[in-house]
Amino acid sequence: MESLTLYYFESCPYCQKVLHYLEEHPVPIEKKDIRKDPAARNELIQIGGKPQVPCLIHDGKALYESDDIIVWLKYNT
Ligand SMILES: N[C@@H](CCC(=O)N[C@@H](CS)C(=O)NCC(=O)O)C(=O)O
Repeated sequence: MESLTLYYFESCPYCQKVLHYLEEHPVPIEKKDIRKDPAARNELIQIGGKPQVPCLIHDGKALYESDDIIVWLKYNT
């Protein structure tokens, strides 16, 4: 499977929704907290164009929107 990265921060409710889904449906995924790791925030802006979280990177592409991320995970992992 391709490598997956999730950009998030702890107090973001939309991120918690995605993290909860991942607890129920574990997959190998790298998680980067953009509040704890400023370099990760810069990375996210470079890849996706904005610092909005949650954001899933798959195949080098940025997918924003928690509901869309969960649907993508459901059908692709
Ligand atoms: N509709 C989006 C909302 C995401 C959202 O509002 N995230 C906030 C944090 S809770 C954020 O990243 N705000 C900063 C920004 O949009 O640049 C989703 O469901 O993922």
